[in-house]
Amino acid sequence: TAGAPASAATSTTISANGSSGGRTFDGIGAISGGGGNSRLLKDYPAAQQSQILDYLFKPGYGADLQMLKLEIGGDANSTDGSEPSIEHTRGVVNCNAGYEFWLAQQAKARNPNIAFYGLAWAAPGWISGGFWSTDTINYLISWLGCAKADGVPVSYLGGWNERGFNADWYINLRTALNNAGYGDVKIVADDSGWDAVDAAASNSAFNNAVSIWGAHYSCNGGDGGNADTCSSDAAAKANGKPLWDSEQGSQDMNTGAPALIRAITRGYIDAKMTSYFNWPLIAAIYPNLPYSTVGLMTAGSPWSGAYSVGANTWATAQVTQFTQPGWKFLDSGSGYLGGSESNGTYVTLKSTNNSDYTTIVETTTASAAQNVTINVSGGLSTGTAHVWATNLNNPSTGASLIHTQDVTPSNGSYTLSVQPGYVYSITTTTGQGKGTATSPASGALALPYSDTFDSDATNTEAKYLSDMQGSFEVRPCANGRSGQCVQQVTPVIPIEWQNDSDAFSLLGDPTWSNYTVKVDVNLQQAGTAELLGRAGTQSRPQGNQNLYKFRVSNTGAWSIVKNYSSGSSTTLASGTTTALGTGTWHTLSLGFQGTTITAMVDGNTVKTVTDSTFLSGQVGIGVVGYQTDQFDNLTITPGT
Ligand code: 147
Repeated sequence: TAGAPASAATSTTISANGSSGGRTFDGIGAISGGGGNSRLLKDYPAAQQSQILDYLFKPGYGADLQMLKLEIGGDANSTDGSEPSIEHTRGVVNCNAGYEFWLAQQAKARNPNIAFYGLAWAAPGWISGGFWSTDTINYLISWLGCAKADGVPVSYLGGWNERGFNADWYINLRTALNNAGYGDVKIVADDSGWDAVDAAASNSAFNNAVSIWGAHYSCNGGDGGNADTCSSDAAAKANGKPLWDSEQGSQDMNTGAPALIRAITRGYIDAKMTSYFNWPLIAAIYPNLPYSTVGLMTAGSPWSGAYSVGANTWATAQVTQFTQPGWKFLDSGSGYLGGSESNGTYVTLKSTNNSDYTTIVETTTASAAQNVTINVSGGLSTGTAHVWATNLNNPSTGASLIHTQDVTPSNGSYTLSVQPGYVYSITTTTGQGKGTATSPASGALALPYSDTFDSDATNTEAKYLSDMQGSFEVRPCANGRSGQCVQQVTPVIPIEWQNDSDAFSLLGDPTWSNYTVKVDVNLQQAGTAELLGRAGTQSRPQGNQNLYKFRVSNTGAWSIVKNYSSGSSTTLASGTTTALGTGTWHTLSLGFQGTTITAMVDGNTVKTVTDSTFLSGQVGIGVVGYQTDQFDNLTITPGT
């Protein structure tokens, strides 16, 4: 790709001057959270799970992330699911809740230098006084305690994702962190826009409490956008503290790669942002959920072990494998190719040893080959420069992170030809590499499928069961039944981030068509339990999903409801059957054969209806509201 200089092309001279000024580079990260997006990774077969983690975190292998932002689970939906809180009820803390600390441990095992950043989207409903309360501060300190106990050293802590700020709360948080022994945890504010740093200009206590200003989607576009301009305001640039693009992305793992690299280079050139966090880390979610191809990779098929490494991984690698947090941007070596954004952009960073440097050149907006001359000065190494390239506009594995050439400067200078649609990393460092693990073929989850939950440890999440609202965790079975059951353990409505819905959880293959799903249910309070079937496309918020629900209450009131991803729903039939009561076990089933839907309680048919709207989809369990009902013996048997 890079080769001999082309004639009559745009030419740019980049000054890699080690004595030039520039801000400190804080690292490139991604976000596991906001939310539910890493859920299925936990249930991957060990070999593929390890390969996926290597592609994300192992140095010299793939994305080689320098930071990882973790959702502080709040039992409510945060985009693609609901992440469990460590404290569903006040005072009962389970530091092993969910999968974020596990993921962080896996990341740290591969890269001990990775830095962690915690942020809440939702919070449990026992918190009194709303999110901006002392209860929340104490709750976040409990979460930090869990992180520490779980071997996950947290360096950065945010407030409330995309819900603005309360300056006094951040001031109180700083004091409380210091008093609790977390004086070294840096506060990021406010994971929304630049209003917080604007306010800090006239609020010195707030300014002193905050260490980093993190804004979201400040490279324009966001969902589907182009990252053609990145912006921070004058107050932000004048503040002096680091400015971070603390969330950006929401782009398909392949088509989003040009915008990803531009957000990193233009984030510094335009907005002086010194960090970038991609949303999300990975789409380890069922393919019928929103954003199922958005992230650095996809892994939505835990039963087959199939995964896919996106161009976003290689765009990220072109920065992370060639830099370290703590390096300095060189302003002299950063700008627009040929002075115009239509040719592309470049940034240069120097190592803390003041000798190594890396220049990143992206040509994703260019339409022709160009020449780039790099002049090395100011004490930087004039030794051999290594050139690595990835085709971002037409991505393929074979054109990702390729070591294309080595160049020896002459009098500290050399010229390269760069092609349109690429990112190049030109570096004096070595040690880069590209993983070779390959995914197995994807396949459907075979029926019959069943789970008694009896081999699951208390407090864990059951295999493949993916919470959309509330939290479904394994607990000892109630009311005289031996063994383990699944229980909805969010007892009151959480402090939500996305809209409310009933608590529910999904499982299985969206391609399942004719089957009978059966589950034992035990109501722990008066109310209604739900068995879901043929669950297909979900849109936002989570209650907007194509599916059928069979609902039965403690009094025996039942209904079969058809629910659409548009949010509307139709009751297909309703009546009264066996009362489920409370504290007793009953069995619900829902059978699908072509357009015939059969609902049963305790083996007796309650109703058969005919409906042709949804012909395939997953199963699910739920409660209408937040009762702490139990479920057991989930079975899905194939129809004909
Ligand atoms: C983000 C949320 O923080 C994520 O949890 C996830 O829901 C993501 C999905 O795109 O959305 O919020 C955004 C806020 C602003 C923009 C995009 C996403 N924006 O301005 O384009």
